[in-house]
Amino acid sequence: MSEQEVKNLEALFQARIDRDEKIEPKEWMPEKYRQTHIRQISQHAHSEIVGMLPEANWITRAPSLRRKVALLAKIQDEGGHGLYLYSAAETLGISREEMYEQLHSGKAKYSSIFNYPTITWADMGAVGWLVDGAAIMNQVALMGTSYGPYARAMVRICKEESFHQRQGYEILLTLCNGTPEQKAMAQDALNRWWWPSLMMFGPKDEESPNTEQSVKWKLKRKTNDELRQQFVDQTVPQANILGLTIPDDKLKWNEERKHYDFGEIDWDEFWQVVKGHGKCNKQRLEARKSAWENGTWVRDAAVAYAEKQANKEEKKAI
Ligand code: FAQ
Repeated sequence: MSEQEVKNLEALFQARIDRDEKIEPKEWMPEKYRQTHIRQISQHAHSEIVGMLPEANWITRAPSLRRKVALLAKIQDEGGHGLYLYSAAETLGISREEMYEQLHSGKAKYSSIFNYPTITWADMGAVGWLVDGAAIMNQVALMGTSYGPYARAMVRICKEESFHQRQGYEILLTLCNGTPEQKAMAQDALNRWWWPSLMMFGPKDEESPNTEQSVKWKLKRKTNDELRQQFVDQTVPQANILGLTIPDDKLKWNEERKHYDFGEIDWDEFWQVVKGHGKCNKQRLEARKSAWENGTWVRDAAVAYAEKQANKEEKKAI
């Protein structure tokens, strides 16, 4: 194809996006569009399955059967979200093995938030309320993303995430209405999870190399800073209901902007965690790698079974 022909196709492609048409797997797309979607969708998928690990720590320690059942269901949902997302990424021509390899080798990222430890039961509340809350904020916008399979996966994921967010909030509400020690535990969890939750939205817009193009392609419907602000505005009143204090002395309603102003994020901490130097990066990657290795026999058995079934079908056909 000549350079001019590619340019014409790109212009037609952008016009489709501007008309809010969905792009489907077998249709022509610029190579960069394909690559950037593989990057974001697979990293999103990795975040879901790595995100199961901090909560798994509490399955055996949940304070009641009811709490254990809800936590188990939430973690299973996250595994499911990973599967929808890996499937969506596969439609762009990358195999699941390649994506896992990128995760295990450290080439692909996953959300920084999952490199923090979950040290008390209140952390299960904070993860649901803040981490799922931040994830939904981002994912509701992604329901309108231009790539069809990603947008459709988001619809179901958002419904489930909203249950996750509520169950987390309810854990904290219970603790905040409990003993002074329980309330202190909830406050301590908020103190530790607040800033890392704000980091989930990614670097500031002016330092985000991917935002401009991704907004143009409607992969991103809102920028990192827009979503972060929306999250702060939504979450402050929820903290007030809990009677908890957000650990930011610069947090203040700005009547002119009709938004909360908030303090500066520690970007050095963010990049340290992204680069692999957070408290749990090593532990999380080792858990994923050993799950992959320990699952080899299951994958081998599944392939052997599928081959056996295919042979049977073939014999029947003869
Ligand atoms: N952590 O240019 P940008 C969940 C990287 S799901 C690590 O702004 P982009 C469910 C970024 O990849 C949570 N790395 O990048 C759950 C890029 O590096 P690259 C995950 C980060 O893609 C809840 C570089 O920095 N959600 O929580 C982070 O335009 C509870 C420059 O950044 C999604 O993945 C970070 N926080 O915007 C599960 C949503 N931020 O790839 C269990 C989909 C940025 O060029 C329990 N993803 N980086 O090497 C997105 O919306 C976007 O990818 C952003 C980043 C907004 C995350």
